[in-house]
Amino acid sequence: MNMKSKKNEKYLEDGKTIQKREVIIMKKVELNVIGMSCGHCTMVIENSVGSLPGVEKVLVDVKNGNVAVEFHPNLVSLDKIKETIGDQGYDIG
Ligand SMILES: [Cu+2]
Repeated sequence: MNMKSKKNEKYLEDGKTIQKREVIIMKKVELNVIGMSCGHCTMVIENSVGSLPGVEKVLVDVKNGNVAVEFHPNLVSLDKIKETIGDQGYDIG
């Protein structure tokens, strides 16, 4: 799913509000992640994926083995996100 946000919207970066001039294209993916079992897993995935530059939002659903990620595809690739989850010891279904 691609979401286009409004031109010139205010955007938080490094604690400062700046004006983004270009149209920001955001992408949202839902990944099936195998091996998550508890709150620790949630934290590990949220922290590792969430700290990648270009990742806007990470939502982990341990019960259903689902990780939803919102990211800027011009800043970070889906492969990089999958690789980061894999590096933490989880498999992508
Ligand atoms: Cu766990």
